[in-house]
Amino acid sequence: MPNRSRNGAALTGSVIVLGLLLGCSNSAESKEEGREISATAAPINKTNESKSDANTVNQAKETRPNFTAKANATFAEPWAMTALPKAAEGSIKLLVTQKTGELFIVDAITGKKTPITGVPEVAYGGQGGLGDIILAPDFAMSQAVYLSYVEAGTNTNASQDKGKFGAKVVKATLKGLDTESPSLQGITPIWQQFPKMSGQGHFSHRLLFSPDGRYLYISSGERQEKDPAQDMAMNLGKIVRLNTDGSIPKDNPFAQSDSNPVTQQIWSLGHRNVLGMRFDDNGNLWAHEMGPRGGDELNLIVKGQNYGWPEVSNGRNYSGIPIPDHDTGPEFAPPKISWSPVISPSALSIYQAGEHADFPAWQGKALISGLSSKALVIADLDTANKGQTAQELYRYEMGERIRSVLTIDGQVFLLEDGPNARLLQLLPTT
Ligand SMILES: [Ca+2]
Repeated sequence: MPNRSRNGAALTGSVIVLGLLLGCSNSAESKEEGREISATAAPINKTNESKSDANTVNQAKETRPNFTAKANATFAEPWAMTALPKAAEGSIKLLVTQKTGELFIVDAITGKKTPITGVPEVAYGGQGGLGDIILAPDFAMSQAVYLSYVEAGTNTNASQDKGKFGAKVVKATLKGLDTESPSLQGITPIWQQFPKMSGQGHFSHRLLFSPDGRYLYISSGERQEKDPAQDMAMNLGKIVRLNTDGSIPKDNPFAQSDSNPVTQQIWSLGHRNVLGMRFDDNGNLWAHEMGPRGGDELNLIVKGQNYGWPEVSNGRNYSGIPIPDHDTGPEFAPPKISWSPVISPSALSIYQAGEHADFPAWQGKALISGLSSKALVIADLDTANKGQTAQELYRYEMGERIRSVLTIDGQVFLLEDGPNARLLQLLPTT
């Protein structure tokens, strides 16, 4: 499919690459010696399996901005990043977690890292360890943060869970933010996965507050066990919704009809491994999840709906055994985008131009980081149509597995995956 520039001239993928390289001041050398890489443009790959081609014309007219990626810091197995409130002009500070259990305050431009002490002990291994971190809605007053991580069972409670694992969410106060020795204090339990399971995969444990700050959403993976996603006595394979103190909102879809507090937490079900959740401008909640062999999904999350896993999926089992497609099960909410081959979506950000408008073409669009795809995927959310459709517009091949993407005040940062992962700032080129 041809890409088109603003004046309608057809461009091939190779011309775009050339344009990118010319836009990068010292592309070839900096790739080897410096900490700067240029994004190579891949041909538009329309992997949305939507039956309709009605949007094809609009898609072809979309302007695709070019950028270079500047590395500002390096981390060992980072998992999540979130922005701190702006303190000084030109300064951007992040909180960054590493799976192995470290938490840093990071100057996103200079790369200066300050470790934060007091992080709870995490069960590192497999896909587990320290997970997400977000600021409380009243952070400016309270300095409170919410943190997710994996906890090992200890057999000290009623259940015999030694050797098993589960995600946990706590609230803590971040003291000494502007000092050289910041710390987490007053750690308070908010939520945990039930039950703990053996194995160390599919924890999900992504955290998000509603736009009004009243509700905490937590994605809870199915722990690679499939069936828990449809089991209402477990909070695995679900997106749960809580009040900020961990209590259950009365208007949750199963809060009145079921007496089990685990069931009452559930907002939506039938999920596999949700690593990205965001609200768009119109208040729609979007979440992407990893499918098995094929069938990664972007879903519009609606209260009480069942998203089908493992009953239906547009992918196949790793064994090769087919799974009925989404369109065979009308009781299950189908994905707005389905990816086969997979992109392995790791994080979701919705672009908003702020003080900086580095990428005006991405206004309101979903930025999705990919692990196996090593890509930044840009998707259109049809917010004018109340979020009834979505489609991938194009993607950028980044050359490395990308663990996270974050829009801050109109600027875009990526976090690579793995032991020598760079924090990249995307700098627009013309
Ligand atoms: Ca699904």
